Parts: sequence; C-alpha cells; structure tokens
Amino acid sequence: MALTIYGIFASRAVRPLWTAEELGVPYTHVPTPYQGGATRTPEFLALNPNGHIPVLVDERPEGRVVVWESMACALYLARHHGKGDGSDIAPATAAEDAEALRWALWAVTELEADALCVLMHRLGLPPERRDADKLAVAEKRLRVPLRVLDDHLAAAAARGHDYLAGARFTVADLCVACVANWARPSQELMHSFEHVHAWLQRCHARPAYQRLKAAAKTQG
Ligand SMILES: N[C@@H](CCC(=O)N[C@@H](CS)C(=O)NCC(=O)O)C(=O)O
Repeated sequence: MALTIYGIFASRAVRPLWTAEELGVPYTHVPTPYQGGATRTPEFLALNPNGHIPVLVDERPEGRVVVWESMACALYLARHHGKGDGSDIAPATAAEDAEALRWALWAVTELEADALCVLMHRLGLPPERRDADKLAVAEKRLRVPLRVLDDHLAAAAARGHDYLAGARFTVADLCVACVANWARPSQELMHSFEHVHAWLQRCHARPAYQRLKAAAKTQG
C-alpha cells in the first residue's frame, strides 16, 4: 500500500500530515501550495474537483482511494491505517470513534470560520487589511464553543484524563487542535480558557507535530 498526501504544512493539510506522522505510516508528501495555480491544474482537479488541498491518495490492493476534505483525510487515515487496539491515535472502541467523529465535525462547524478570522485579522493579513470589527465579532463568538471545549477538558481532568476522548491523545484531539490553533494569536481569549490553553500546548508539543514543523521550516 502507498499513501500520498498533497498540501503544505501551513494549511489544512497539516491535519492528514500530522495524523500520518502520529501513526508512523510511510507516506509520500507532495507539498502542493494553495496559491500560485498548482491546485488548478487538470491533474490536480482530477484528484479534487474543488481545487483545494489537502488530498490523500491511498493505493490499496483493491484499488485507489482518493480522499479530500481535511477532516475526512485525518479520520480515514486513523480508521484504515491505525492499529485500532488503543496503542496509537486511532479510535479503539465505538465510543472513541464517536468522539473522533463528533469533535472533528464540531471543529469545522462550530470553530473553524471564527478561528480562521482570528488568524487572518491578527496575523495572516497585511496590517492595512486587518479589520478590528470582524476580529472582535469572531473573538466574541468563539467564547461559546471554547467554553464547551474548556468544560469538557475540565471534566476529563477531574477524571484524571488529559485528552478529549480519555487518557491518551487521539485523532479527536488532533482534529480539534488543528483548528483551535488558529485562534491562538488571540492571547487574551486563550488565557480565558485555561484548560484549552494547556491542552493545546500539550497537543502541539508532541514529537510528530514538532517533526513536521521542523521539516516545514527547512522546506522554506
Ligand atoms: N473544507 C476543506 C477546505 C480546503 C481548503 O480551503 N484548503 C485551502 C488551503 S487551507 C485551499 O486549498 N485553498 C486554495 C483555494 O481555495 O484555491 C478542507 O477542510 O479540506
């Protein structure tokens, strides 16, 4: 079996890249950027008609599987390339699978748009294009899902658990951490949610994530 992941670290492609790295599965990384036209070639559009990264291609004995949508890529990798025995980040039980599915979907529906707004208007856009009003609205709205996440982590901590689905880091944490990370430039917001803040630091300190980050720096 051969896996290929298209997309760069500084994008939603980090979701499948980090998952593959955590699982320790061999994969080929094609660092396709999202700017400059590489996602609009006929070859790329044949993989993902949306013209977005990431795309995951899994060459399997029974045939090629192409996955797009970053959360689907991460969940697919965990489900089909994880051990499923609780020794890695893949769900090992129906309950863990439910956690992974619900938190991944929650992250893209409840968190992503406002977290991206924070990232862009605090950091990503040139200063003259940043909009303080948009930023203020996004930061206010984010307080609702971040309260849900913080309460969940606080309840887990009371049971001696450091992560969303229990005692170990799973793909549920990875999916949410990738999105919540975009809100980190808003330090005041993050410091209002101490459990989220500490959990995000734990997630991003993981060797698999740090390896990818270091590799991205050397790729330029
Ligand atoms: N919902 C999609 C969004 C994918 C997406 O928008 N990717 C961006 C990079 S993070 C992209 O490829 N943008 C290029 C474009 O839209 O032309 C996912 O999660 O995979």
